[in-house]
Amino acid sequence: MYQLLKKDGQAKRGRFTTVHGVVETPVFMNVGTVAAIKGAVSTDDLRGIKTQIELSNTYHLHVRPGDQVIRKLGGLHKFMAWDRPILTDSGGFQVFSLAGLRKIKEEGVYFHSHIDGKKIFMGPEESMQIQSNLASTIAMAFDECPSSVADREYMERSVDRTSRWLMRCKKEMERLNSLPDTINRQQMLFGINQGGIYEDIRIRHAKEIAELDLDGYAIGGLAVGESHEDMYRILEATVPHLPEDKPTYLMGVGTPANILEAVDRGVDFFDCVYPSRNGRHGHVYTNHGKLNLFNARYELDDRPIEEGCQCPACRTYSRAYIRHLLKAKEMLGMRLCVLHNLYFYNTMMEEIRDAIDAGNYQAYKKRKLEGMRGEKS
Ligand code: PRF
Ligand code: ZN
Repeated sequence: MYQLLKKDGQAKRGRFTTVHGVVETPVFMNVGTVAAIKGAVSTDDLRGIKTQIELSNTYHLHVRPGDQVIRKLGGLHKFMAWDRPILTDSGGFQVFSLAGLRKIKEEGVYFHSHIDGKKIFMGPEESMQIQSNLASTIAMAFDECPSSVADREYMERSVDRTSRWLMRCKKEMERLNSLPDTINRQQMLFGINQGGIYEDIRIRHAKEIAELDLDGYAIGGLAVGESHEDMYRILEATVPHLPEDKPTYLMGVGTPANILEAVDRGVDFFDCVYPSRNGRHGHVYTNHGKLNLFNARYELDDRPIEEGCQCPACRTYSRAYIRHLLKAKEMLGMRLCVLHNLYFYNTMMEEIRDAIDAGNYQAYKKRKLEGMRGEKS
């Protein structure tokens, strides 16, 4: 259940209540594709860095260890020892980005496993069944994420198929939630808007899926190669046609600047691999821009990554020490960078919520963006 607490311009401040607890929005979901945050980050760590909700992937967990295994072990929450909300992505996008050979048909997608090459079929029903076995808090609809250069004609046909798939997802989820031995019988379903960079297709599709009274609405098919200007233009055109009293989720986005701009256009939920991926490469976020800790300028730098940061890295360790760990290929080095980056994102979301609450989101956004463009310290 989503409660719209406040609006500041188009920016929404919400509270999303689930069977696994409350999510204050805008929120950044910390990505654990295979039920693990990459960088040796434990669920105990997540609790210490302000993580509200974790994201995992249907496709990856279906391939390994198998959703039946996770079901037998009591579902994903029990399996990974995380009792707060979990959102699972449907597999659609991962199939399109990972599986080499694939065939898209009305019934679903035929493809090969990226682990052992085994033939797999996934359609809306299969995706819902897998997500029901995982027993996540929120299941994503099975969609097609078309290429950013798809032409209008392809996009029209793809979006129509994604709509038909969404209705099949809804029906299958209702059936699964009514079965007595389903682990989470209150699993929620978010629909996904597609349509590439064609505003009219986006709007038509948004209106169509808004009719279905789902638990939330995602905007997919962005951050797939189009310009930031196109992304912001599509958000401005589309978000007003999605229900305001439901959460809006911009999938796979993005940089801190992308998030600040998308919040300004009414987005509630985000997820992205940037903070963990950049952290694993020694790239860390600060309010004065991104630092590359491999750089020689940090060899004798005894300051924390960010002065005043309360994350597990900055409370204890210096840039010089973390740089040494990274260069020595010690796991602790990348772990500390990932923890700092996730803490940075989660803290920014907290600041965003406070700014909307206080009615000064514009001033906050301007200050934050200017700071991050500043000189590297
Ligand atoms: N669909 C799904 N997952 C996604 C996307 C999508 O379009 C994207 C696009 N940025 C990221 N993750 N199901
Ligand atoms: Zn820090």
